[in-house]
Amino acid sequence: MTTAALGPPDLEKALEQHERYCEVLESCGVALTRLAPDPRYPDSTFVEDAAVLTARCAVITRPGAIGRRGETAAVRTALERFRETFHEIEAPGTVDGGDVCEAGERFLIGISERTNEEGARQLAGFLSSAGYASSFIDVRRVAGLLHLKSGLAYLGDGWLVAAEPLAGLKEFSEYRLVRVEPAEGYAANCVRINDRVLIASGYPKIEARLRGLGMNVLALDVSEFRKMDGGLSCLSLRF
Ligand code: CIR
Repeated sequence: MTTAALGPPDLEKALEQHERYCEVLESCGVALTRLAPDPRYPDSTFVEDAAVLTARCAVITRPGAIGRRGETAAVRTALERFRETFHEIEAPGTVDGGDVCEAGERFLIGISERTNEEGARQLAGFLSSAGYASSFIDVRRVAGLLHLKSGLAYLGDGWLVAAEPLAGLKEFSEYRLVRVEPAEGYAANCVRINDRVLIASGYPKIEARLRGLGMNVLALDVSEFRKMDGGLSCLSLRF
């Protein structure tokens, strides 16, 4: 499934980029659990969409794309090694993890083509019972964003990185904001892993800006995943 109109991904290159991504996560001090490929679900490499993990609760999602719903079973099985209890989004709710941005004690939840209001409400309820606040952000009319996190990242210490069409939102007023200009919008989907910030390579302005803020930035080529509307954050579930 893709809207990016950048042509089909090159499988060999995608596998190389994924391998490098995994190596980099490990070099950041993360222990990886790798799921086996499942040809039934070609989008299942975007594991982030199947669950929402927080320090205090775990939620299995109900992806908005019907063809992706079956992805959650393998993700849940893998997570059972780490968590005993799970909440689950139930019909008619839908949530994709790509719409869920943990930003300190608050979760910013995108309402999108994939995450509906009912799903967002169920998720906010689970988060609330774990002591987290939530805000909803409607991205349905924001061109070019599949998910909220296609244009937003939280890098800790109060820093939010936001693509230009999102940058003025009142929900971000309590944060320190790095705005990403339209030409580099894809790179707004970056990830902090321990003391490193991973961003997509090829976006020199935002890379320089983050370095200028003292962040320990590492740029990674994820061109083939961009062709599938995916970004750095979507390729892993982290806690
Ligand atoms: C999809 O349409 O679901 C996939 N091709 C892309 C999902 C990317 N996931 C994400 O941004 N969290």
